Parts: sequence; C-alpha cells; structure tokens
Amino acid sequence: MPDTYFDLPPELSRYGSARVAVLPVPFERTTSYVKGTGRAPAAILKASAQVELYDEETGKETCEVGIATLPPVRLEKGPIEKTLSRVEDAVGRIVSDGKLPVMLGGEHSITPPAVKAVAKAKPDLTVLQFDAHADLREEYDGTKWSHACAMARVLEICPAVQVGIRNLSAPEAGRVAGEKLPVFFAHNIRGNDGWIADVLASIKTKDVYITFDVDAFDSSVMPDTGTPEPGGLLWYDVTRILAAVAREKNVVAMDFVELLPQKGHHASDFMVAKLIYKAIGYWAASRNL
Ligand SMILES: [Mn+2]
Repeated sequence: MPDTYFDLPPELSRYGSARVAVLPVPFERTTSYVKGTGRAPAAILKASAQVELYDEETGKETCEVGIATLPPVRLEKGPIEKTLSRVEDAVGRIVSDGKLPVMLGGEHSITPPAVKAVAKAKPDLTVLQFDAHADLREEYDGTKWSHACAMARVLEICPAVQVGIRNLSAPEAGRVAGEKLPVFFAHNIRGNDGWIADVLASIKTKDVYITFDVDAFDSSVMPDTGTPEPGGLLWYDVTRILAAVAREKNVVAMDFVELLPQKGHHASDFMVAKLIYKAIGYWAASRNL
C-alpha cells in the first residue's frame, strides 16, 4: 500500500508546500443498501499509485502542484454529529491554510459539514452535485444526517445545482418543482449538446464546491457503489463538465463519495482515483499552476 495518494515522493506530498490536501474520511453509518463504502479511501489510495502522473489533456504532471495526504478523519462512536463536526474542523483547517480540500468518502453524509466549513470562508458558494439521487429527503431512517438527506442539509447552507439525477421520491420531486431547484435529470442530458453550458449558466456564484457521488456514473461503468442506478453519466460526460467548471468557475473544494470497493473489481477503484487526479489537473490548469 502506498503512503500517499498517487504514491508521490515527499517533495511533492509535503503538506506545507502542497496546494492540494486529500482528506480521507472512511465514514459509513447510514448506508441503506449494500455496505462497504468505508473501505473506499484505502482502495482509492491503493489504486492511485497506478495513475499516470502526466495528464495528456493539460500537458502537465498534475502532481507538481503538490498533493498532500492527510491522516484519515477520526471516526467517533455515539451520535453521528460528533464525527461530522470532526469533518468540519478538518476541512476548515485545509481551507484556512489556503489549500484545495479534496475529501474522499465514505458515505455522502460527510458533505454537509465540509460545505459548512468551506462556506464560512467562501460565503458566496454553490454546491455542484453529481449524483443519481437527489438526496433531498428531510429525514431518512430516523436521522436528518443520513446520506439520503445530504443535499437537504446543504441547501440550508448555500444553493446547489444537481446533475445526473434519476432517482428521487415524490416529495423530493415536489420540492424540486415547487422551489424550481436547478436539477439536471439524466434523461435530459443524453442527446442534449448544450447541457454543460446550461449547467454552468445555472451556477450563479463564482465559487463552486463539487460533490461527486460516484453513482452519478452509469451503473454499467460504475457498478461498485452502494446504490447503483442505470441511465447515468459516462467518463467523457464527466471529464468534460469538470474541465468546463474548472475553467469558468472558481473551484474551492471537492469531494468524491460512495465508492464501494469489491474484490476483483479494481477497475472501479482505479476509475475514481483517476477521476480525482483529472479533477485536480483541471483545477491546476485553470490557475496556470
Ligand atoms: Mn447517490
């Protein structure tokens, strides 16, 4: 197992000089279907050692910006809020150190505290969510901190734009319609050449927090997630929009959640590791780093 994400040498992974800090959060508490996403940060770490450091799109070795690997957030027993406040503290520290936080879940419930920490420093913020699920339930399985409520909690902090959605309940759909929430359903993306421009136009702030639930991907290319859904995004849909957002907006934080590593399915672990490296590469290129 490598010591650092992307198996970087000390000079490229030292926290002090790194522009990017990867924060593993192996948290899993409210998973509703198949469990195992708590193993994702370690699986991504292992797979990340196989990611080529040169990016043929940006023409650079992305790792030159410095990518530090932080120790995993300590998970607390007892009320879920205790762990979530640790997430908030850890992300807040990265932001106040002037680095790009890249948080790796774990389940989606870790996003609201991270958004809260980022919004304290960057109050004019929009969350851009990639997901099969709207995650707009007020409460699920008796807790408002469930992964299924993540975006309901985010909307208490700042606006959000939701992309790739194809699974939501009637009350969630009612909220989307009633509040005219900017939701880009997957069935309206396929075959619509202008969808990336439409998403960008719906983001009304300069600063953007990207939360990427890997079930945004079609279940044929990403079967290894707790609640997979057919009809989702493909690799180049995702890389193109991530590149466009990095170019047009100010990406201030990212998270990648809900990978469910499965023995023998290393392609999915590698796909997420590469996606993270790509996203950091677009961010770095937009800043001429
Ligand atoms: Mn989801």
